This record gives sequence, structure tokens and C-alpha cells, in this order.
Amino acid sequence: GPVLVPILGDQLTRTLASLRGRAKDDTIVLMMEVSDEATYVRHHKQKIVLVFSAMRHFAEELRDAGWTVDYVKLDDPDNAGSFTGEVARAIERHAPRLVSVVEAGEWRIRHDMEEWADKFASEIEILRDGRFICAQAEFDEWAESRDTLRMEYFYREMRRKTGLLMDGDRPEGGEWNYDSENRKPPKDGLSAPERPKFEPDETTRGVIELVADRFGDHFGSLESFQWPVTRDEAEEAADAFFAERIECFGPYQDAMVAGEDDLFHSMLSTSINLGLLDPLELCQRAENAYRDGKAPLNSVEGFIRQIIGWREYVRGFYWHQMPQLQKANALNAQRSLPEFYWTGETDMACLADCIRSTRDNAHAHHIQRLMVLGNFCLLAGISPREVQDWYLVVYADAYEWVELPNVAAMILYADGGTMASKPYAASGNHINKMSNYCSGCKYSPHKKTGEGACPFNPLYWHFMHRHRERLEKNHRIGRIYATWDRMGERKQVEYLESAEVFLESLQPAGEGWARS
Ligand code: FAD
Ligand code: DLZ
Ligand code: SF4
Repeated sequence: GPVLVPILGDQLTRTLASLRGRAKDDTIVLMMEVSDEATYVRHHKQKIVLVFSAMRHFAEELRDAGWTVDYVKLDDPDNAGSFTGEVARAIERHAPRLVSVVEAGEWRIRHDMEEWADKFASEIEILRDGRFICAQAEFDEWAESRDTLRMEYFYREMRRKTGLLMDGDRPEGGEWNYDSENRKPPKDGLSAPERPKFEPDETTRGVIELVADRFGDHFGSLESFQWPVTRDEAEEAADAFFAERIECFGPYQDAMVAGEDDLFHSMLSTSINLGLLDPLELCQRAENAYRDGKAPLNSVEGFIRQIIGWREYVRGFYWHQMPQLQKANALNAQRSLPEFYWTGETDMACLADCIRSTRDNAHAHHIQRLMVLGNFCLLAGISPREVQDWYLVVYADAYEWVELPNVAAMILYADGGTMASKPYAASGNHINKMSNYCSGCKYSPHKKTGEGACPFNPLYWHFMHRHRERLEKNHRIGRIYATWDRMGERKQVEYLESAEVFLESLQPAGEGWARS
């Protein structure tokens, strides 16, 4: 029989390890739309459209290049509903001598894959995913020798390994990191050139109909679907970023402006995660922009660090810490996620805008996910499990390998500080400094407690107070308790009571939003 090559929905590249060196007339590519993947959490509708449409376009691209593709659609009456079920059916159809597959990105699926060898009579080969720069063994080796796993040190290894922005064995410009230049608040009226928007073609329109029909009650809007769904479109999106936005990417990386959903961010995560764009190639293009004098070092270094630093690091961290990471809850946070995370109905203008963008675009940019949406969950003590589900559902770029480390370790400190040296806690002042949200808000960031006070202010001290025992020992945050102690009891009680009143007012989301 032939070789059967299953390609999962986030493995859409012709350079995939399982295709390399194969004879086209001896290979059957298997692609499967399965209900299990669309519903293990109730993904944002745009995410399902994105994955299915990109899969259908990629299947066409492979066929045009001469490959035989066996494509199972979601509405195929015999669809088994899962990868394992569909691979079983394909083995019956094709009697392959070998099933060659690239390891899944998520623990859930990799676990299933590892059972294929026992379940099926065909030989099974599971290959390493060559799209990542750092092999897992390499990450594990790096991690073994330390107690804390700081991204910054990992990143330097990746710079040396790839040679990106290196000047011999020294970092270009003399520093590894130029983030101190990358914290500009938004000036009045800050806005960015519009990025290319990709109108749905016939294939995408077909998938939109399917998703409206089958998953119409999932979170999120379908109206504004504009994601790149092919490699060509993704390249066009990358071209526009390198031509028009990378220059300001660094300085305004942490800025937020109401109604400006992309600012100078690349908006390339969905394409990178699907396989439409190669992360290393993008970094090389960024470096070229710097060498050609088209973009400053702080922007280019920042972009490269997000990819060969953060992206590679969270993936290594995920596999290093799974499956425990899913259950980690070092701060014992137990509160339910508020319903407004799903409805967007809140008087807090910053949260309302971030949730609106999330609903309309299946996207929010990094600092919105971190400083507003994540910070709130940290301070309010929302249960990690519920926060994880929310982030996995709502973003078009969300896969557990990248979502979980960011949520559990980066925003919630649920790993107890293996990733972050301190919890990322911020008060209303900080959000006010980095955004224009507060001028349109019912609350005031300058008011500390009581009626009209920005809820982030009392929540901040409530958080610090309830975790004093753990955080006081932390050298980066411990000093804050001197400020707290100086306030005096009356002020302290005001903070704590204001926070309690606010927390009591939160309406819990209830079941059914994230999982059936
Ligand atoms: P840019 O700002 O242009 O950054 C360039 C690229 O760097 C991104 O495309 C992405 O590939 C990479 N990158 C940047 N930051 C990170 C990071 N922290 N972790 C991994 N890669 C990073 N990103 C996802 O791809 N999927 C997720 O499910 C996801 N969940 C997140 C959850 C939380 C709580 C936080 C704080 C961050 C999360 N991120 C996630 C990271 C980041 O927010 C997005 O990658 C980014 O907003 C995507 O938009 P962009 O392409 O415009 O990014
Ligand atoms: C996210 C997703 C969805 C919604 N649907 C499918 C699908 O029907 N078929 C498929 O091959 N992949 C899908 N994906 C992406 C997978 O969830 C992803 O490949 C796994 O999480 C493995 O990491
Ligand atoms: Fe957000 Fe507080 Fe500013 Fe309102 S006042 S936008 S709640 S930070």
C-alpha cells in the first residue's frame, strides 16, 4: 500500500517533515474536518472558519502541486468525528504500509497519537515538528539546570543559535534587549496605517455558512472575517507589516487606543500558528529591514524576541510542564469568570473595548490580553481553569501549547513563579498611562476607593494584601508592603471593603459558554 500522511489543521505547510522526500505517486495526504476539534472547547466562530478555510485552500494547493489528497469534510455522513476515528477509516480505505504524521502541537492530541501504534495494524511514524527552532530535548536540557526558567536567558541562546541580530558573538548594538525604548504611551490620536483585509472568497463563504449552521451559538461575530487563509495572503499581510508598521512596532508595543484594534502589531500569529508563514523567515525579514535602514533596532529586536524568544519559550515551557500546568493554581484562585467576559457588558471601558475587539475580530493585541484582560483575572482571583478555557475559545490564534503557558504562568502566576519573576499586577494608573481608555470610562483611575473609583485600584491592594505571605518575600515586589503599611488602617479597610463590594457585584458566567 501507499504511505498515508495525515496533516492536521495547524500543519499547513508544504515543507512539513512528513511530506519531505516523499514520492507523490506513492503518498496519500489525509486531511480531516472533525467535530471533536471544533467542540472540545466552543471556539470562536471565526477560528473554526479560519482553520477549515485554510485547510480547504491548502488541500487545493497540494492537489495543484500533484499530490493526492483525501479530504474528509465535516458534513461527510460517515465522518467519525475525531482524528483517531478518521485515521482508522482511512487505513481501511487505503491499506497504507506506513502512516507518517508530524507530532501534534497539543498534549491532548499527541496523547491520542501515541496510541495509534497499538490501535492500528499499519506501521506508525511520528515525526518532530521542524517548524520550531528549539527542539524539545534542547529546551529540557536548558531547563534541567535551573530553578526558574526566565525567557530572557533562553532568548539569548536562541539568538546565538540562529545568528539573528548578532555581531560576532555579541548582540547587535551591544544590548540583548531594547524594551526600555519600547514603552511609549499613545500620543493623542495615535493610529496606524490600515492593514490589508482579505474578503472571503467562495471557499471561505462556504465555510462561513457551514459554521453559522453548525456552530452558530458559539461565541463571537462572523461578520468581519478578514484573516489570511492562504500562504499568498499571509505573505501579503507580512509584506504590509514590514513596509508600513514595523518601524513603530517597538515604541508602541504596550500602547492601547480605544477602537484601534491592531495598532502597529503584525497580526501574523494566526498565519504563523497555522503553518502559512515560517517564523524563522519572518525574523530574517525583520533583520533585513534593520540592516537596510528601514526599521530601528528596538523595533526589530522586539519583534524577533517575540518570536524566537517568547513563542519558542512558551512552547518549550508547555511540554516541560505538562500535564501539571493545566491544574496549576499556586494562588488558589477560585472565583468564577464574570459573565461580562462573554457579553462585553461592563462599565469598565478598558475591559469593554478589549472584549469587543475579541468578539469582533477573534483577536486582541498582546498588552490588551495581558494588562487589561489578564490583569483583571489575576487581581480578582478568577479560577485558572475558567480563564484558560476563555482564552482558548476566544482567539483565532489560540492552541493550548501557546495559550496555556501565557494564561497559567504569564498572567495568573498559577505556576508559582517558574516563568515570571513576579505576578503581573497593575493598578488603574498604569492602564491610564498606557491607553486612552479612562477618558471614556464611568470610573476614574485617580479615585482610589468608594463610588466612582477605578475597580483596578482597590482590587490591586486586595490582591497584594491577600497574598502577602507569599509576595512579601519576592525581591521585585516585596517593597510594596512598606507603602501598604504606611497607609494606616482606615485607608487599608477602605481599599479592602471597596474591593469586596466590587467582587460581590460580579455576575458569574455560568455553564455552557466554553464547554458543552
Ligand atoms: P505581534 O505583537 O506582532 O508579535 C509578533 C509575534 O510574536 C506574534 O505573531 C506571535 O507569534 C509572537 N508572540 C508574541 N508574544 C507572544 C507570546 N507571549 N507567546 C507566544 N508567542 C508570542 N499567542 C498566540 O499565538 N496564541 C495564543 O493562544 C495566545 N494566548 C495568549 C494569552 C495571553 C494571556 C497572553 C498575554 C498572550 C497570548 N498570546 C497568544 C501571545 C500574543 O498576545 C499574541 O501572539 C499576539 O497578540 C498576536 O498578535 P500579533 O501577531 O499582532 O503579535
Ligand atoms: C482548531 C481546529 C479545528 C477547529 N478543527 C480542526 C479540524 O477539523 N481538523 C483539523 O485537522 N484540525 C482542526 N483544528 C486544529 C487542531 O485542533 C490542531 O491541529 C490540534 O490541536 C493539534 O495540535
Ligand atoms: Fe479601566 Fe479603570 Fe481606566 Fe475605567 S478607569 S478604563 S476601569 S483602568
